Amino acid sequence: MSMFCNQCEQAANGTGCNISGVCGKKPDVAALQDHLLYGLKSLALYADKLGRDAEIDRFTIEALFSTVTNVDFDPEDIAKLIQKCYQLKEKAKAASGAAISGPVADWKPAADLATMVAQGEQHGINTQHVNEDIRSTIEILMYGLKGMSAYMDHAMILGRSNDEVMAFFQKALAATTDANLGLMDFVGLCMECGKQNLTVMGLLDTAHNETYGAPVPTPVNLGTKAGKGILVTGHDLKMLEELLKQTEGKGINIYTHGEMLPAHGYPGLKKYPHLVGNFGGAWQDQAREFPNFPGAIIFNTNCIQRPADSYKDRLYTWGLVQWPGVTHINGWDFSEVINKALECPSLPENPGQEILTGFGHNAVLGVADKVIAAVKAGQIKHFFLVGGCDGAKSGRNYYTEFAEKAPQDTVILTLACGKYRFNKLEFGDIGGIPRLLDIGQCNDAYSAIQIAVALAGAFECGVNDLPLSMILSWYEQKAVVILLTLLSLGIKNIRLGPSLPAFITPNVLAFLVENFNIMPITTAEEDLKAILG
Ligand code: SF4
Ligand code: SF3
Repeated sequence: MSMFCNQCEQAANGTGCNISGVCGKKPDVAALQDHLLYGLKSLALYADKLGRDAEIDRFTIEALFSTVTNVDFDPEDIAKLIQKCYQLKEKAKAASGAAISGPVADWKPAADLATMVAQGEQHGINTQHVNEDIRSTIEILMYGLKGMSAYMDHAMILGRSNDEVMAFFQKALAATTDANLGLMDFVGLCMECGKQNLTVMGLLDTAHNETYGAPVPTPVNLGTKAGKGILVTGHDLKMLEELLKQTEGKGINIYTHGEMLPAHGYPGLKKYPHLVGNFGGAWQDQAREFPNFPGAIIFNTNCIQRPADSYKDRLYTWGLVQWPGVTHINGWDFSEVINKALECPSLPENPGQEILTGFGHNAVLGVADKVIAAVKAGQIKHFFLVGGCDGAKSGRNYYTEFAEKAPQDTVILTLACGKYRFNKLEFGDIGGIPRLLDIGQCNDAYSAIQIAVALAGAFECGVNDLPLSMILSWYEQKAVVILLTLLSLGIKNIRLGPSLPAFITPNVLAFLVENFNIMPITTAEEDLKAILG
């Protein structure tokens, strides 16, 4: 059985995974994911006519997020989502009364797994359009929708939604099946996806800030404390909060991993004394780091990799993440994880280095006067946003070198998991302003945008005219949608690495270069020289 997937930066040979996924995705799961996406498009044809239906909208978000890189590797689970998708399509068809015909509208999955896989093989990404440039823009749109669904999922977990955004999800999914649409129609939908994602990231930012208070600069210990422990990795703050509540007084310390690091900056989470520190680095180091964490470990979003036997029995998944054979926690009762942590060996007392997080837009704009004065006095010459995903490629050392080589009179804003490449280095400060400011998770790109817009306001110029350069790293589809958001805001001159997406054709790339001057990273020295002159 063969497969084809090119949605992430790991795409084999820079073109696509066709035997098995570099991420660990097997051909049957790839086919089932393609099948599910086809089903979602079928559902959207009717949901787009129906208007808002809470059950359909929630399902659409969860199903899309399940197909993001490193989320759901369980064929049985994806098969269940396909069947649920069909039920909802029938519901939407009946409720909308819409008479639509054609193969997408008429989609019906088989009842058994093997046939569902075979059906999925007929709906691979290469079947999305005959024209390769249009196919490329459809792929960008689909990956943008996937990325946006992840942020919407977190917002929905905190009780937020937005009708306009949900209408866009259904409209855009339905549009991908419309043979009458051309290249510029899909370019327009990609830009609209970026714009809608700004709303979603804003929704999530408000949800985080209202629920847990605005982040404040907070030192985070990278060592361990004597006692039992649970390591939490992913992005979801609500899940962490529930776990903190359920472990109070139980003698268990909670550690963050990967994109959970910024959780330490939120007053509503840092108030728990047993949230003690951050363990390990970014997602791609899990197989090397998890064996060294003797307690229980839980994933609440991407990015899971094939677990080694050395820690599989103390590993748990929650939310949409699933791996066959790994215990999945449904709902909000974490007693199984807590009991496992109590059975596991204790961690040693081993205090470590402290790093700072918690520089969200409130914290940074709270000292905006100081920052603006430092720029006017020539103490800060340039800002760099060095942010995005981490990954396994050696080319990602560029980001470490870039941060290290950035001159002393520059400030580095960072976000997402790529910062683990340099967040333990000593950068010093400029008149009390730390030279490295950790804005937060990838979704906190919203904060970075707020900061950039406020600076542009203060200097009475546009964001493109600020002494600010964006040096971004990408891996999965959340980075794709953030890039679309930045482009939809008209932000130019973004440097992107470690390699350009396999799903972008030369013509589509030429369009992006012409309109946005987007460029691949070269070397840290060359790029710094080109930016600073
Ligand atoms: Fe390959 Fe990435 Fe697709 Fe996994 S998600 S199969 S690594 S392109
Ligand atoms: Fe990282 Fe997966 Fe993308 Fe949230 S966690 S940024 S890679």
